[in-house]
Amino acid sequence: MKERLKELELEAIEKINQASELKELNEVRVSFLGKKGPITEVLRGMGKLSVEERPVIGALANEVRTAIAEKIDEKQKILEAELVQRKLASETIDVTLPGRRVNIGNHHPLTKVVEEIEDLFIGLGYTVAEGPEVETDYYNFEALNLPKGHPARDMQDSFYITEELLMRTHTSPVQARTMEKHGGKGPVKIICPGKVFRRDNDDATHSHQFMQIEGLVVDENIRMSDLKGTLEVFAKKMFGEDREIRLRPSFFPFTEPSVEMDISCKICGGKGCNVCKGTGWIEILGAGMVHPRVLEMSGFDSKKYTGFAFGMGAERIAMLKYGIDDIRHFYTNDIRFLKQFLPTDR
Ligand code: 2NM
Repeated sequence: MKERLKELELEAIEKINQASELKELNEVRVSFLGKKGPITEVLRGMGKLSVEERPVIGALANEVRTAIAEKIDEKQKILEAELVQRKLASETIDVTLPGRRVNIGNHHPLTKVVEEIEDLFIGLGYTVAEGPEVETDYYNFEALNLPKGHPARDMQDSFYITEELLMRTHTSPVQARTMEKHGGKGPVKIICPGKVFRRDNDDATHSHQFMQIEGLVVDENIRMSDLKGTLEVFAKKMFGEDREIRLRPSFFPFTEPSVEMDISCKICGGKGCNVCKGTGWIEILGAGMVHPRVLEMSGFDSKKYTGFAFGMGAERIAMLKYGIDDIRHFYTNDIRFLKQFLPTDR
């Protein structure tokens, strides 16, 4: 019996020394000290021993069990400490590493130009007005002095949805709707940005969908000089105080008289280059005095009220401002193009 107990102790110590994981160690504990283990078995078999042997073997069995249990506890502490060390090592944070750069988005160049123009006119007392992209024939054409049969209403030029509904070809219908809401009372002073749609083949300077910005002022005593002064302020704020403007006579069904505005070419300083096509001037928008028929159809007394209106393509303004040579850059979302318009403070 004695020898068996000594053997067990040595065996257990060997196993404890070999255990490299807590799980393994626990298996050693169960196999040596558990209810079905060899020590319990020895204690159970004590009944067969003589009265003299019993206390000796009993004491030894308890000693061995205590020794094994102590060894296991000792080893358990070591393994637990190792586990903590491993965990700490794997979770080390190097606070000296530089941070990862966060990618911050920015507004699309077109959005920026549209907002810049909006802000400029808000500063002049205008309100931003918006309306539907799917328009009725009435607001898109009829109310703007483009009666049925007018060449600009050609089915070939617009995206029709039904006989009466189409994708708006300009933002002027927003202005007709706004004038109508005013119930014949001035002043109206609005700026209308928005998507417009024309059936056209896309190329470097044309897009079937683009961003238009139109302005409208209706009140008593609004004159051509008000239009010219407003456009001059706009051109200089947008393109630089050193720019000059000129108005050329033109034609639009909704304005009379109608004009087109040019700004002086900054690239060649008026000498002539490929951007101004040798003229020294660059066309940037159309404008005019609102046609009396348009005022009347929107509920204004054209003997009492007059107004001016202007319209421009936001892409064209952005292209001239930033030297962009192809309108399609605005829609292809090439990150190399878009990144050039990041704010400089980033
Ligand atoms: C242009 C050129 C000239 C214009 C006219 C109107 C309205 F609704 F008041 F009649 N809105 N926009 C207008 C006038 C637009 O774009 C080249």
